[in-house]
Amino acid sequence: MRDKEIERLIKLEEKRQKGAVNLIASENYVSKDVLSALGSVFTNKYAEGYAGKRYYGGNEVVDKIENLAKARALKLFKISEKKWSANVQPYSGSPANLAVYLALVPLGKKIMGMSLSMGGHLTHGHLVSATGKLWKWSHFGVGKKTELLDYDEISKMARREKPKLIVAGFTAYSRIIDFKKLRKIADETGAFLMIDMSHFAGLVAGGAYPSPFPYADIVTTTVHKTLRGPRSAIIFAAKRRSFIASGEVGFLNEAINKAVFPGLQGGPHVNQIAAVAVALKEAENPSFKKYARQIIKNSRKLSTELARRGWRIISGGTDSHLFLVDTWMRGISGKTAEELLGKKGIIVNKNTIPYDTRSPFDPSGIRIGTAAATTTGLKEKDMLRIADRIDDILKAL
Ligand code: DSN
Repeated sequence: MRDKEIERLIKLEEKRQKGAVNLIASENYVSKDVLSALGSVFTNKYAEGYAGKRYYGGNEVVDKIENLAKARALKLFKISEKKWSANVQPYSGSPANLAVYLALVPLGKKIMGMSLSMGGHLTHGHLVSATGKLWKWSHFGVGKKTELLDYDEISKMARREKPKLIVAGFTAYSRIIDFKKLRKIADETGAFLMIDMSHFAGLVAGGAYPSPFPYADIVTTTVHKTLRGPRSAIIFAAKRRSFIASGEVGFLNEAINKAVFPGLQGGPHVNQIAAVAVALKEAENPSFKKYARQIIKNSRKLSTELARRGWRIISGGTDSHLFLVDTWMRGISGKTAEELLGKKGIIVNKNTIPYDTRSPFDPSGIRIGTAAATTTGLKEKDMLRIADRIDDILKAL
């Protein structure tokens, strides 16, 4: 590289990533092939529009890349082109979610979702997000005692609030979501059901977590978490007609395509789409199934071992790649825990726990995830060692 300043910083970051145990639940390490596609000449190309209908010339190869990425996305999640379509253009998860709301819900109307402080996501209607400003939201959380989703409460809220759309998915909820129950609630109230599977998409692809596709109208996902691809997102939409945001009856997938481009975005990042296609093929490999199962084995082992050392795990355990630890039970805030562990090479993030009384900037817990560590080959015996280190570092305070 000619730019020595940037080259030095890239090397420094490589060193940091190799030298730490990465337990950030939303991160992963991509393959060399994904990196090559990201760094390819596709970054030079403008391709506003969709395959066969572009606003620039020279898109013959780009069309092939985008079609391939879409086909691989449908194949990986075992859904047919007859019933579903995939849009691979969203730059990342936030614009993907925003595009769905723009397509399906008139501005100012009601959407229901999980609150960020209980495990949802900023784009599930938090007030500081555009999603929270442009639509009215009713938020559900988890039961105070069980720390689990309470489907009776969600059903009551849906019947009372009559949302146009129900959004489920998480950044900090460790359990399996009952998609079937949510479908029933959506049907009872005439709402669309959108599952944001960004966190657990790789687990679904690997058969280690239930698939939302039999139940959802819309599924959104980022590609860079458990799915181990580049930073990007995909929107899957059922090919069915219904009342959409414009007030007309239209196909959901067509409304979403229009909302992504030209509604929200300009030219797609074609290098990113090429890298998505690579990652989707990698996830087809039988070794990815093994990887997905190992992520959960590691997550369960690490949470169990921390619990055995006296740490309270939110909801008592995990069915996924992540879990929350209540550090405030020992008077250690999430921020302090994150800093202490970080200094010793264990990277986690501070996180609110359900019914947290502390600020999100210095909450009561930390979030731990095992997708990235599992990519580096760590297994249950390593989780035991990591549990000991976490316990020693935090107890030494
Ligand atoms: N910020 C991501 C996470 O860490 O879960 C989600 O966008």
